[in-house]
Amino acid sequence: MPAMIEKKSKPDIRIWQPECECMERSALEALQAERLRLQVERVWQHCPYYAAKMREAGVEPGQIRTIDDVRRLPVTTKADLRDNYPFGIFASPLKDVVRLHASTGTTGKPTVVGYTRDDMQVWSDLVARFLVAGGLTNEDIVQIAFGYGLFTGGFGLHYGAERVGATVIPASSGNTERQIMILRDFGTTALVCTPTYAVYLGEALKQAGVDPEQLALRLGFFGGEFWTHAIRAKIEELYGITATDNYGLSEVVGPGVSGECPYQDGMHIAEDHFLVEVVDPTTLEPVPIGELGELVITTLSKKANPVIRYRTRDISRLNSEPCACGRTMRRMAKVTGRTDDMLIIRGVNVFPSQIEHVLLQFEDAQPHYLLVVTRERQMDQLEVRIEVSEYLFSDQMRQLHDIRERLQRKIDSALGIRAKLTLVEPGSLERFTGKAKRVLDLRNSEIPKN
Ligand code: DLL
Repeated sequence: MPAMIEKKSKPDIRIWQPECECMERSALEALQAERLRLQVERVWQHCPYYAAKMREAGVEPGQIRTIDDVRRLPVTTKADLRDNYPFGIFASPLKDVVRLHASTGTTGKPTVVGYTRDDMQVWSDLVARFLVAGGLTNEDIVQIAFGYGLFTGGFGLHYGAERVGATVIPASSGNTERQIMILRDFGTTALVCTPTYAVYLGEALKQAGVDPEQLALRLGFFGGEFWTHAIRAKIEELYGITATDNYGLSEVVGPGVSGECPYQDGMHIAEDHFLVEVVDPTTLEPVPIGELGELVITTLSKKANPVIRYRTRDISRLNSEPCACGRTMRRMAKVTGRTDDMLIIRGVNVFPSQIEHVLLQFEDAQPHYLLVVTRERQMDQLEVRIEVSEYLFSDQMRQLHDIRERLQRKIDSALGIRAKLTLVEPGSLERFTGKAKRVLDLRNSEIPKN
């Protein structure tokens, strides 16, 4: 058994690149403007796709001088990247590209992203930034339970943790028994995976009779998907660790766009490398700081495949208040959902996150749920399948009835429409070793028998 590492009591405020992360706002904005100017010039010269789009919008590189000028540029969508599959939007020749990754596309072709040697250097530093912000040191042993195959999570965190000088275990995703063995035998102090998998692994530990208190684990870096503060509290309690959130997307760089500091109050954005706008998703007009909107990101330093005003579909808000950790980079709030996650059921907008918020107020409901959407006689039907706890399921009929009634009321009022609620046995819904899939939309396919 490795030596126990003392659990953290007060915030550990080390900063990986203070000269960047703590820049004066005016200096930062000047740097952003200069990098934006160079980036636009670069795509104009080397990327016929962007040059054509800019011509169509009647804008030339000379017109981009301040950071506000970014709004003159046309936006880029996932469809634009797909249409140019695989390398059509690269701004560097392949001989300068040292790495390729691809996004986890659910339909059709994935989007392919490339990195030059310089891009790799920046990427590792940006991941190191949020790892150090979340408390990682070169004495930590980091178990990376993200997939390594084309997904940016595995290698992104891997290189970042190595850059910090930690001991890296490339466990990759899945094979839970082996994850438990490594956690125990190698003395892992920091766990990296999706929040969904952290919950699942926690359950598996319990089933294997392992007391998390006996592990050396003290930190968790979770990201890659939506998760709530309540899930964070569950995970922190389950393992006795400090869990921080980090955000990113393949099209922009992968993990490393933003991450939390020990104050856990929003993710500091690497604004020296990304220009982030928050816009109204319908009008594309900017929303005031602090209001919810879609994140639109322009890469400021990426060489292999820069993106200009990429529509992320992710909904969040910015916070420009100073942070006690000393970093001056703006923070983004936890992502609350994606514009394309939204289901329209009988004309009402429904987000899976609304169900999650309700569930987490109930002790006996587990954070495992599935929304099943069908169409019967031209009418959309929503069924919400929720797992209940072992205890409740075994012999508490009366309580089961009560919780059902209360859940139904809460769900109806949260969604604003009537949903069919089905309580299912503990462990019966699918578990995920990567990102969770919470929606089964069968409106355009056959209705399942069960
Ligand atoms: O998920 C990159 C990543 C890997 C980030 C590991 C953090 C850790 P994609 O597979 O392209 O890339 O998926 C990107 O995942 O647009 C969000 O919708 C969602 N997402 C990523 N991080 C978070 C987060 C990676 N912390 C898409 N909170 C993004 C909420 C997140 N959603």
